Amino acid sequence: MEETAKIWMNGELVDWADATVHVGVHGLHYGTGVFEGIRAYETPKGPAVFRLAEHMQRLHDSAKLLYMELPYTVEELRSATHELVRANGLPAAYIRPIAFFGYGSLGVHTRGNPVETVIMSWPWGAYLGEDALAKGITAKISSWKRVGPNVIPHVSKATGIYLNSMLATTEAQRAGYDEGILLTDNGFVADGPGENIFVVKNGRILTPPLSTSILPGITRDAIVQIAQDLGYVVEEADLIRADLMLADEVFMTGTAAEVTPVRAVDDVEIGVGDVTLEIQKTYLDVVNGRSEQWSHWLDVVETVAAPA
Ligand code: PPE
Repeated sequence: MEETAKIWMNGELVDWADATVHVGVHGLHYGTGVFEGIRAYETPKGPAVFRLAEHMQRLHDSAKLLYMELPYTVEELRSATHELVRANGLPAAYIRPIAFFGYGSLGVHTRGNPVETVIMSWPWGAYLGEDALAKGITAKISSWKRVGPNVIPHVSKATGIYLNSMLATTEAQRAGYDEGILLTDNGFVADGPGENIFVVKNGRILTPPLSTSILPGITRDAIVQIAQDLGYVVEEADLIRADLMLADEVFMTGTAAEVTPVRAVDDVEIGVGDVTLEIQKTYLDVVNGRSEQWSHWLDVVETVAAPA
């Protein structure tokens, strides 16, 4: 990880090296935290954070599902992010808010432990490697099932859930694939360890619904709107692994992964298709501020103080 100058921690900017906690924090022992992944892009209007308020709202929703009360409002977290982006001076960055139960007592209940709220930012390039966006990745159906809705609320971007993701991506990469794909206990396609999934079949675009244990991705939502605007029919559908293997195109979406083509699933070649590349290009135009139509999704950070 490339270190940057500052981290926003519980209301103030501190030096990167000073953003530390005790080994006894609750979140470390039990995975009792929630987080976000956000990207800021370099646009003609300056650094702009993609759908910042929506990400901070999801952080609040995630916390609520864990009976955690965040000490900061969506608006306070939004302006903290602006402050951090300004302080670190990066034209583009990955932004990682995290809130977790801190130091107090141990034992699985969280009563009495304070909530620590932190925002980090650093440069993060292509999630699945430099070639992934153009050439696509290979994926393997994981033997690990996606956590079910009554195991841990998958709608919450909770830190503990990512043990499920870590196992899936590690298994896939140890077997020589770029990424894993998780199915539900019933055999329906859920999502990747850090991405949502889309299938293109006969000109229609399909993606699994919330009921298949997916994280409600903010990129997923943007892609649905962008694809519909481009004239495609987009539907939520229960998909099985055969639908991936027989698809015309498969792609994954996420803040980190952006729009990544999947060129093979379980060694069945699918290739990188035109629909995926069209949607990817449009998405990258939108996030980089080259499209007026979706400019309301870009939260521009004022880097110079406004004249008094
Ligand atoms: N599913 C999962 C399981 C997931 O972690 C992500 C984001 C998504 C779907 C896509 O959500 P969204 O970013 O709102 O479009 N994964 C984040 C963390 C990745 C990591 O390795 O850390 C991300 O992309 O920032």
